[in-house]
Amino acid sequence: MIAWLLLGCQRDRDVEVWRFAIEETRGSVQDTFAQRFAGLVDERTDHRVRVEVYPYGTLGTSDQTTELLYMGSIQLAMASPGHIGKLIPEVQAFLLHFVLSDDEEVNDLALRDPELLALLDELYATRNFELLSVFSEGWMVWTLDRPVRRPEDFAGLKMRVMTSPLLLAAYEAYGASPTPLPYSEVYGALQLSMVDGQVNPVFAIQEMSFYEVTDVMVFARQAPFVTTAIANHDFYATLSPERRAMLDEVIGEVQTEVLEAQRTRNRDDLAIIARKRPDLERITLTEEERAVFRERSMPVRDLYLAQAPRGREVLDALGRAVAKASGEGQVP
Ligand code: 6CS
Repeated sequence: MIAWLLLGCQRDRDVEVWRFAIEETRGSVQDTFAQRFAGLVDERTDHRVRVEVYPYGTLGTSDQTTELLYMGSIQLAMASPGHIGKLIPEVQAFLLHFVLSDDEEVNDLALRDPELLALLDELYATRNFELLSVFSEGWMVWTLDRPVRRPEDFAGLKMRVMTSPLLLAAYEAYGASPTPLPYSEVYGALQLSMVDGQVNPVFAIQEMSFYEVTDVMVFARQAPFVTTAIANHDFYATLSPERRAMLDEVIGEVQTEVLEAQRTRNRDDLAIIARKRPDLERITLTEEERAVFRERSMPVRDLYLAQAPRGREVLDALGRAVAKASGEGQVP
């Protein structure tokens, strides 16, 4: 398979193949994005470009697909800050708690802010990646083996986190013992009580069956799950101007559609979980309870700034984007 992948962007007579690795399974939010992208590219190139979507696991973990993208063996990938933050520490700003708004529509708008995106573009380019899109897949929700309403309730709790280093600090700040694991190992770790909890959007809790091996879901609106769609920089740079314009246009359309799709998906999946596990306790933190977590999370920002050389610029740009989006209101 590796030799085949090394052929890179394959040309089969007149058909060019673009390989797109996602970090989630078929039917997921990322798959919705990638499949819609594939459909529109097929249509707009008159079937001359075929986008092949590789769901999570088929080409390895997130770290492995990022590596394949870097080498140019695949052309496109989803790269969530929770994993790619190891390579681009500044992108870990999206892992910080209570930095974005508690209003989803404000966040959706802020994540499209041109100033913020220009800065992120530069940072991704240092790793030979072209940033195509930044979008939210929905609120991160804690699934735990016990109720949590205060940071003290996290004491000693073994929390699975994605592999970016800042996530360790984020949960240590609450007194938890975080353990980084790839996505594929989370269910087994919960089942065997190697970890006591994890954090992901509702759709992921449903499709990965985490709800089967948890007792409590806690809605704190501490952060949305932000992801990035990226391309190999050389692949993108050598596209003809027409193809690049087509790709950019399609990404813009798909990004708008996926926001609606993720909201519907997260809402419907919560209903599925409620049906399958009526005994599962659901806790929504009050504003007062959220304020305590917010306060406790503040020192993590200093750690972020220490880990990310251009972190201050990103954090400031993010702050301005959220302020602007709050003033402007609805997503277009
Ligand atoms: O928790 C994770 O590792 C993964 N969660 C989601 C919703 N998408 C990709 C990511 O790798």
